[in-house]
Amino acid sequence: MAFRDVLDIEVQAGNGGDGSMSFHRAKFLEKGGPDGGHGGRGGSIVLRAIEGVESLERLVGRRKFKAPSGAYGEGRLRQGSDGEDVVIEVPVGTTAFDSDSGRVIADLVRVGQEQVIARGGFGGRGNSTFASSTRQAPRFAELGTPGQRRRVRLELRLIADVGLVGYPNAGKSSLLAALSRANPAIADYPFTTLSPILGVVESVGGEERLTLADIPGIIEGASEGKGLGLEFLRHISRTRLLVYVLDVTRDPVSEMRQLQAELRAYDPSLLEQVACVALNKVELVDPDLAAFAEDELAEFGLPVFQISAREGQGLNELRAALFQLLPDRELWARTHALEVEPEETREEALSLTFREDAPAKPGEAPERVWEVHGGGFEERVVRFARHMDDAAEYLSGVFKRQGLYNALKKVGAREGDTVEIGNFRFEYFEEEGK
Ligand SMILES: Nc1nc2c(ncn2[C@@H]2O[C@H](COP(=O)(O)OP(=O)(O)OP(=O)(O)O)[C@@H](O)[C@H]2O)c(=O)[nH]1
Ligand SMILES: [Mg+2]
Repeated sequence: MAFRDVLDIEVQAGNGGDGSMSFHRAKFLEKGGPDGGHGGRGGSIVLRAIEGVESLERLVGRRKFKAPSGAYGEGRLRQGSDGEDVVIEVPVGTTAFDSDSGRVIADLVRVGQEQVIARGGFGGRGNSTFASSTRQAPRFAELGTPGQRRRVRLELRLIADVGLVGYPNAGKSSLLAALSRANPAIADYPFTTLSPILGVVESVGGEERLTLADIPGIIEGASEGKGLGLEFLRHISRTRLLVYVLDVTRDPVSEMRQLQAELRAYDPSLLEQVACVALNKVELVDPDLAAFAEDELAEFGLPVFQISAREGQGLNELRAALFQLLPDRELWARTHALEVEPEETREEALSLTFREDAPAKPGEAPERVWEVHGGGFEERVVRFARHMDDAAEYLSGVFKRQGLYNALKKVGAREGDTVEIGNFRFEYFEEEGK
């Protein structure tokens, strides 16, 4: 089975549709009221965890995902339809990071779990919204906002329910083959397995299934980044059950100690995972010796199973134990899922900068201009870019209510000064009676 555990993609959510600027028309009616509807929402990009795929390989052909925009609003108060979400199906255990900030934006640990990774834009409001007793015919509408666009790194970490760990040649691949229909390479030399291989194991009666990962042999020094082992250790960290595979002919107790030391050095929490020991190749030694080794292994406090992957001995007991020991997925997910880190709130603090522009005519006083940045004002203005002049009175009213005039007053704005927000300019005036 092809295996891919890291994939970079680009996602672009749909833009919000623009609100409509429209007036009611009917026979015998000269001036109808405003009836422009709202724009639809842009489609979002959603990750969904599904069962039965074990690799990101499937997505390789398609690295860019784009969701449709929301439709424009129309006259007669017709709202534009929303852009449909684009759902990207990924294996359970996929974590998504924002490639630029490195933030976790999704961590899907349960079948069917979904997470928006790029939000569609908001639809703009139609002109009907802006009508009031003093503004009966608003000749402006709001534009939709752009959909989120980002580069995303997908990483697959939870590749299986159960992970086999052990040193090269212990018989991990043989065990996988014996317990499932998978067909891994098996050979009498170390590092036969070069990338994780998955198999599906059925319970003895066939009514339950779990996935079992054969992970390449861990070598000494793996936790320090030596050799092959390290990059595979992270897969182990997300399996729910570990099976230590030991070769009974190779001093299993000291191998077990080394193995645990290796895991501990990589991530101490690995030793807290639910686990058991498969003492393999027991048909090669005297039963007393195997029993002795089993007793000795008791010091690790884990259930031990004597098996022979080659001869099939002890496999039914081990198989039953896997299903019994496997922690409940929901419960496991609750404690092991990464937290999605909140988006940085985009809104910057309000800043007011003063500048003097050259006068329009020589001899006149220079123009006093206040530049407004932050506070969400620029974003607001952009949404009326198409009908800026008509929206000016509405906008300045909104800004006044939001405290912009007070803030300007505090820093010394004078009657007649120009206020500049993006490419929207208006004159500052002090209200009477204030
Ligand atoms: N006698 C005997 N040999 C076994 C048993 N299980 C595996 N072997 C042999 O041990 C050797 C290594 O087996 P693999 O299953 O490839 O071991 P592995 O742990 O996957 O090794 P790497 O992939 O290199 O880490 C092969 O020659 C197997 O035939 C067993 O129960 N009894
Ligand atoms: Mg192998």
